[in-house]
Amino acid sequence: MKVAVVGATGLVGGEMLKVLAERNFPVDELLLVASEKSVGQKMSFKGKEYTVVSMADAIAQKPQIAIFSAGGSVSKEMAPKFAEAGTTVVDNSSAWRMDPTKKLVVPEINAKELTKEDKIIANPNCSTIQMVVALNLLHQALKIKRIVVSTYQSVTGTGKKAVDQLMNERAGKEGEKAYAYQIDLNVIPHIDVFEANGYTKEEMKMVNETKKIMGDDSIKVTATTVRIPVVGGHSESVNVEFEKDFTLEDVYRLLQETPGVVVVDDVANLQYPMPKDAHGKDEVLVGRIRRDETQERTLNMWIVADNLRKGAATNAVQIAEYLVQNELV
Ligand code: 11C
Repeated sequence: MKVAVVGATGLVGGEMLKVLAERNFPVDELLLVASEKSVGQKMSFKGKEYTVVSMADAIAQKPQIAIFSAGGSVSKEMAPKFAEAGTTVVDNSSAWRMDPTKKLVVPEINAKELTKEDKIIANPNCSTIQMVVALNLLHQALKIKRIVVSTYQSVTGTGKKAVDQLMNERAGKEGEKAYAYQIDLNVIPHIDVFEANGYTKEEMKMVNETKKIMGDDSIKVTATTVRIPVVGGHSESVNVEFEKDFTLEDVYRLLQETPGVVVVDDVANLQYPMPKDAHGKDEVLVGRIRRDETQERTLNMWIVADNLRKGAATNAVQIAEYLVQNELV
């Protein structure tokens, strides 16, 4: 495969290269693509040195697959140009996710929807991915009515500048700020921009993307998304009301059978998921599983995953793997 990684110099781009190498994705030719200011920069992949090229150069070389993580406005402009050249784009930005003509894919749930005609495929938001992976089989068996989710999100979701802000603040150094406020020793209940309804765009992504991926508009979702001074991954407190009743044994069995999920739930031995344990892993960790004692057919759980891995790079590479394995590119 001739593969382009667009946005190769960013945090997610770097993770994509790691995941492509680890999973031994069949890369015969690799194009590392970034904005003009990074063109000419040297980067390595599997011990070989590559020079970063421009968008125009990459399009001219007609890669079969381009994995994008270059931000929404770049995707809006450049993904159609790659697609016109015959490239299948897997896009990690929010640009195409809610476009009714584009698929929004978590491979464990809905990769079967993909066809050769899909030239721009959207990768969901990290906080949505880990939640729907965990809820997939529970929804199939018990049918979700309503989800109430609060997130505790890693600064890596914002990018390098935010990681630098946290580390500088921790070291008492001056530097550029990614957030309006100090993040070290603080919690900021604001991710992405505010919308007219008082929710943030990150919160509305969780509402809308969940329905689209699960293929079920009847699922009600309400979200509060929060940034915390952590780097290992995103955590979520999730309260789910189902249509059907369940036993906790049913829930454990379904979660243990859910692809991509690892249950970490042994409170007697202080075992529960934490971002420091999810860091660098592809699995979604689920724990603190218990009934909501205030309401029937309702469950509380705690879901943690590395937002740069399953929340971004790994999911995108898994989509690319599905395309290759099913001869869709
Ligand atoms: C964050 N979830 O943690 C965001 C990052 O729509 O792809 C990913 C934004 C997106 O800040």
